[in-house]
Amino acid sequence: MKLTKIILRHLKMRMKSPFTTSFGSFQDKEFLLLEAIDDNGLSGWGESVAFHIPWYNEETVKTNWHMLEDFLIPAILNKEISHPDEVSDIFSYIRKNNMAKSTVEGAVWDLYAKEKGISLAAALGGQKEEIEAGISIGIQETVEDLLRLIDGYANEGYKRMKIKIKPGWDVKVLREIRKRFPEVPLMADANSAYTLEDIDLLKALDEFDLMMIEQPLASDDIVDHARLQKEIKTPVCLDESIHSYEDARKAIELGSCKIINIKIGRVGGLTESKRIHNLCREHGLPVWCGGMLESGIGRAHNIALTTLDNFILPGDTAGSSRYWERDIIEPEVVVENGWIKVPDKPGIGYEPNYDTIKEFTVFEKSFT
Ligand code: OSB
Ligand code: MG
Repeated sequence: MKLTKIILRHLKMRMKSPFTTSFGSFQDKEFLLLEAIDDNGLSGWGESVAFHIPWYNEETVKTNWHMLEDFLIPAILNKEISHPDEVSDIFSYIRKNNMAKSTVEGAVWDLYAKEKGISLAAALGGQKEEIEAGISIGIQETVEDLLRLIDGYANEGYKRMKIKIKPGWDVKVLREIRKRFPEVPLMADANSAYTLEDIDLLKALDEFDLMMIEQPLASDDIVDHARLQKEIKTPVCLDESIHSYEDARKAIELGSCKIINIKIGRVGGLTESKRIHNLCREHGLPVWCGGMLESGIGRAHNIALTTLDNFILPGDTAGSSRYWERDIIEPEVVVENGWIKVPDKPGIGYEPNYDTIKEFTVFEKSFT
């Protein structure tokens, strides 16, 4: 295949409610969508998960635009590609910028599956026909608000609740949740809000029977996490710290975590995601698919990835309506009794809606 034209769009979509983590809060989601058109006239789609502010990692919507416009798109346009695995080799001379790279790579994977007439899930080697949906709930104004949300999502069937924690919104909140919902599958994500100085508090979380604690310590750390994991019973799950297969290998060797959250954008694409998935399977670590408040395009990629067999734990991939009044794909992603049906149509298996995309596009540029 050859990409003969690429359309890059900058979208702005308002979420139903603000999302608040230990690093900040926002409601207007800005992101890039990439449409790659091949020499047969088929379109493949990728979504950049970089935010407009570099608070999750160093990438932003604008740095992704720069990388794509000035380096990644010129490197890939009109190149003969026989398999999507080649995309990371083509980009390997460029350091990091994984979310920008993943935007192109995702579109190439979608196109590859469409050219073969199979679903993206099948192209990746996934077997599941449906996947379990979990949900990530941001920090709320009051504990009562949080309990109400958990109750609602539990009634919708979500398979596990993840709450965001930070100093001052941790032990007392988890205690209230456990009082009201003693059995609900529960985990906590700190987005790096703690240090080893907080060891006593982190030990105290053991009493809440959490499935895991996600990224409690610094976003670039695997050494302190290994020390922490030795001191606490709750499994440590790494998110921000893992950017590659090599990071995962080192974290496993050090004992920094017992679980890994795989985000396609953070690790530079689906090929690298699959390599990390396979490595974790060899070492007996379960993985799950993280989320970055994606639109339907990124969500579709997450669903396809989650069909791989070592995605044992429910991920953060929820239904479109949890985030958006109107998503940009048809049909939208629907959660029924806590399950999402994996589409079997070619590629990502959802149709991008050009009218809706146009409505949310603030800027676009074509490359040939
Ligand atoms: O750490 O997993 C995270 C959202 C924004 C930034 C970081 C994270 C998250 C989530 C939301 O937890 C997951 C989702 O619903 O997409
Ligand atoms: Mg996280």
